[in-house]
Amino acid sequence: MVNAMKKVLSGIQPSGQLTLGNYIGAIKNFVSLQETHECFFMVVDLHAITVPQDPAALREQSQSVAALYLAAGIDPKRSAVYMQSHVRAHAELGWLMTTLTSMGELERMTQFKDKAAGKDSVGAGLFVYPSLMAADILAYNADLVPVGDDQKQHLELTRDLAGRFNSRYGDFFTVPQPYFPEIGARIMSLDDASKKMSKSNPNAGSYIALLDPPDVIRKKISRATTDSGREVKYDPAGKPEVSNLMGIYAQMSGLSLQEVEAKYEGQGYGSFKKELAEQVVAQLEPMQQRYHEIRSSGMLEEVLREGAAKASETAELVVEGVRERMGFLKR
Ligand code: ATP
Ligand code: LTN
Repeated sequence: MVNAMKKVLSGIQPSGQLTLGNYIGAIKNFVSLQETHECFFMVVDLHAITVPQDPAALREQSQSVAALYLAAGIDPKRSAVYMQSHVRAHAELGWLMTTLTSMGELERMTQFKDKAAGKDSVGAGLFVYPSLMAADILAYNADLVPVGDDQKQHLELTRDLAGRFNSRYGDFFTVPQPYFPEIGARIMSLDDASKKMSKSNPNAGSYIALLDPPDVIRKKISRATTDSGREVKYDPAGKPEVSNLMGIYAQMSGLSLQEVEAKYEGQGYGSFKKELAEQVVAQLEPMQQRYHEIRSSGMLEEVLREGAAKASETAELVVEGVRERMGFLKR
């Protein structure tokens, strides 16, 4: 066999400042998986416009996410890094997948329910978002999809759609597996441990942005909500705030949760939070430096062009196969 490497695909929306949740839940695994897999990492701009985006802000955020991928360690020589909208197969297969998806399936999606809640008018794109995400993954016959915990339901739908297509039109799609981090698959808000840390939270104190300056990071962590106790102990049900911070600590330092617990035994939250902030700064500061170098080097355009060309090669072939099986005439 010419190419036996398993395929990995994932994407992040250019809908705001990337957070530590995006890093721990997704990007960190992108970087490690590229050692052993053929990888496709997109900036999902077509998904971002399912809620209104200002065109200038969308352009800036798109470049920012792509530059952060590289700054975090994604190597564009190994992995395709590209804009979703630059590979036309996504929009085409997205439509085909929409016709295989039932209204009931889309109505059950919790991300849709959360994002539509309280809005007078919601775009139809937000509703069919999961069908486009399924197309993203299936267009490469990806084996593994590194994502945070909040994407579980979308991945289940993708697996169902792959199975449905295969049983209707003959075995064709790979049924993909989600790939979650062991610790930190759902990093919670710093001000409310019942909500996930999110780049679209209007309270900037609730998240750590990957581009927050060190002093802002220190301040946000020192203000993070904790319980009134003083024991640094991993107990997600009983001590959700401290457990969330411990997960971040473990992911930033490489220590296990037990090692973090042992290190801060009998010390209270003060020194734990201070050293947590230093761990986060130590990881993010070099990444921020690389980010600024990448943005000013002008290298992004070429990386994105090459990434899209490489991705199109794979995705076009798959879409061609889908068209044929569904009964479209050859073009
Ligand atoms: P928004 O809240 O604006 O919808 P988001 O911050 O959830 O966006 P996405 O672009 O939807 O960001 O997610 C990109 C990736 O980051 C996904 O794999 C998602 O699961 C992961 N992710 C996002 N937030 C977290 C979090 N708090 N903890 C772990 N993973 C996360
Ligand atoms: N829905 C995802 C973003 C996304 C994605 C994908 C993730 C769009 N297409 C394909 C993995 C694979 C989110 O994080 N909100």
